[in-house]
This record gives sequence, structure tokens and C-alpha cells, in this order.
Amino acid sequence: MDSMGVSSTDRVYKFRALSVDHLGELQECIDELKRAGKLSSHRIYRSYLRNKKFEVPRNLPDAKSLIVVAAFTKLMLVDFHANGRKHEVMVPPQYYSTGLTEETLRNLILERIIVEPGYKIEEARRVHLKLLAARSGLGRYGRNNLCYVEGMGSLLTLFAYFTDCQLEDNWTEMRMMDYCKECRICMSYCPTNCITEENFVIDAGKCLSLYNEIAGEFPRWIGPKAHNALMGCMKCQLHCPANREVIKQTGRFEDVTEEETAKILKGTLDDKLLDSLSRKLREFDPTQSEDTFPILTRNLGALLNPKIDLSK
Ligand code: B12
Repeated sequence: MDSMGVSSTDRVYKFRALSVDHLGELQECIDELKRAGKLSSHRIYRSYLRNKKFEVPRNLPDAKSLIVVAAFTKLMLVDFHANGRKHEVMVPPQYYSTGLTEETLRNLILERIIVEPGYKIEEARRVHLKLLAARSGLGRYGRNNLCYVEGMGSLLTLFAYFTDCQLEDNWTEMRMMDYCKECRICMSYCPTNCITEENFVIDAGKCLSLYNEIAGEFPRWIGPKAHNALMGCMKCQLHCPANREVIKQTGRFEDVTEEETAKILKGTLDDKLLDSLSRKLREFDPTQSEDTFPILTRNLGALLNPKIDLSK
């Protein structure tokens, strides 16, 4: 399988396959790090990892290969109007809908990657995706622990599928990008110092994204200047030399009006606002329900409150 890129009219994907014979080795990579005390013991982080396991799925017991797919996903910007000014805010890949449906992905894999009819596929929801991408040669780790794919930088979404089709096995040594050998830019920009020299694995318990993706108050040790995106964090990716080209493709959402911004900051939600934000921010999670809207209020407040006077 040497042609690893697939593009449709408006999307770019890259993929690689691995034999399921490596599932044991893949799991051992994670278990070894756990035993060596290299993974943060933070409760929320551990809860994300708890349901992950490299194993053949029950409903596809004769799976032979795993296909890992990277879909290029742009950084987006949006202007929030407040107090007569525009405040530009980043919406990183991962936090808005690109419109890529499960059906589109399945069809892409069956028709463009497997091609021969009659094979089954099953989404691998419980695997560590970056490790799969790195060990299949699809991508390489950056010092910031993210996966970089040629032509996409780190701006991508990973997916994986099991199949009963035997595809070429691309098992590869795990490597860090050459770029990172002498570079420490991501370390110097990380607002919470979670990228260190001592441990290649980031200290996930300190990563801003761990806190701003979910409800609740921010811990006090996260300073007001740490916040930089509507959700997640862009600091370790934005200034990365390996992202220089792909950052140029940054897109823009429709502006959020003065009236809408004020409602978000006050936490007053109505159907009209939910509808409008869901459309403008392309289904950004906290615009999806009353339960998650307070996350938007908190995150936008952290970004704008130091800059605007809410009493006006
Ligand atoms: C848990 C999780 C988080 C946690 C923990 C992050 C983390 N680094 O583990 C939190 C909430 C903090 C988080 C944040 C983010 N996440 Co997240 N997250 C995940 C999730 C669910 C699991 C990740 C995981 O397995 N972690 C466990 C660790 C141990 O795995 P690892 O980081 O790959 O570590 C390996 C390397 O360190 C390597 N290693 C160890 N030593 C050495 C030494 C050398 C030299 C080398 C080369 C390698 C190496 O071995 C480790 C294990 O094999 C995945 C989805 C999935 N199902 O995989 C998304 C995922 C990793 N997240 C993603 C994204 C986009 C993000 C954010 C950028 C979002 C944002 N804008 O804020 C940040 C980035 C933070 C960062 N710098 O890593 C994308 C990554 C895309 C990419 N380009 O890599 C994923 C794959 C989701 C997706 N479907 O696309 N995330």
C-alpha cells in the first residue's frame, strides 16, 4: 500500500495499516509506561485511559488489520463582539464539527482503501490513536506529544478501523520528528509547563485542555494568562515550526454579535442563541445543550473578562 493519501473534493486524508499481530506489543507500550510511573495519576486523565485497550473487537473476531486515518482539520478563528470591539478567539481542531460523518469515513475506507468488496470494518474506539499512527509510520511524535503527519502538521483528527481484510503491515519504530531534536519552542510556550525534558510523556494532569474541556472551576494554579482558545489549548502547536505551513490555512467562523456575546458571558441561554451559536461555531460542544453551555460561559469569560468591562 504505497499510495497513502486519499482526497475528496474538499478533504485530505492519509492512512496506513497495521497487522493485528502487534496488538500485544502496542498494549505493552502503554503498560510499561504505567509501571514506570510515567503517566500522570490525575483522576480525570486516568478515567480517559481506563476504557482503552488494544484488543480485537468482539463483533469482528477475525479482524486481521487495523487502518489508522488522519483527516486534516483546520484551526478556526471567530470574532466575539463586546463593548464595541472585536475579540478574536481560536477554536482548535477537535472542538467543532467538520461535517465528516461516520458514514463518509466508512465509505472512504471500504471504497477507497480496502476497495475489494465483501470485507467488514469496525471502528476501533478503544485504542490509543497517536501510538497507532506512530507505529504504522503514518505520523511521528512531536516533543509536545502530538502526532504530526506530512502535509498536515499536527492539525488533524485520527480515526482507526479494524477490518477482516489482510492489508500490508507497516509496523515501524516509534520516532520523534527531526524538527524537535534541537527545538524547545512548544516547551517554552506551554502555559502550564506540562512538557518536560525528563519525561517524554506530557504531564497530562497539568494540561490546560484537561480542565477547560469539562465543567467546573479552574484550579487556582492555572493563571489568567494561560487561557488562549475557546476550548483546549493551541500554545504548543501554534508556534511549532512543523506547523508553519498548515497554520496558513486557518479558517474563520461568522462573527458572534454584541448581543450574543453578552448573553454567553451572563450565562443566559435561549433557543435562539443555541441555534445561532450551534450554526456559527459548527456544533462546538457547549452550544449543544443546556448542560454544557456553562463551559462556554466560563471559557469565554476567562478569555474576555480581563479585557472588557462587563458592567457597561
Ligand atoms: C486522553 C487524551 C487527552 C488528554 C491527555 C493528552 C495526552 N497527551 O495523553 C488531554 C485532555 C490532556 C488531551 C489534550 C489534547 N488532545 Co487529546 N486525546 C486523548 C485521547 C483520548 C487518548 C490519548 C492517549 O492515549 N494518551 C496516553 C499517552 C500515554 O499516549 P501518548 O500521548 O500517545 O504517549 C506516547 C508517547 O509519549 C510515546 N513515548 C513515550 N516515550 C517516548 C519517547 C520518544 C522519543 C518517542 C518518540 C515517543 C515516546 O509512548 C506513549 C505511549 O505509547 C486521544 C484519543 C485516542 N483515542 O487516542 C485524544 C487525542 C490524542 N487528542 C487530540 C488532541 C487534538 C488534543 C489537543 C491538541 C486538544 C487541544 N487543542 O487542546 C490536546 C493536546 C495535549 C498534548 N500536547 O498532548 C488528538 C491528537 C491529534 C494529534 N495531532 O496528535 C487525539 C488523537 C484525538 C483524535 N481523535 O484525533 N487529550
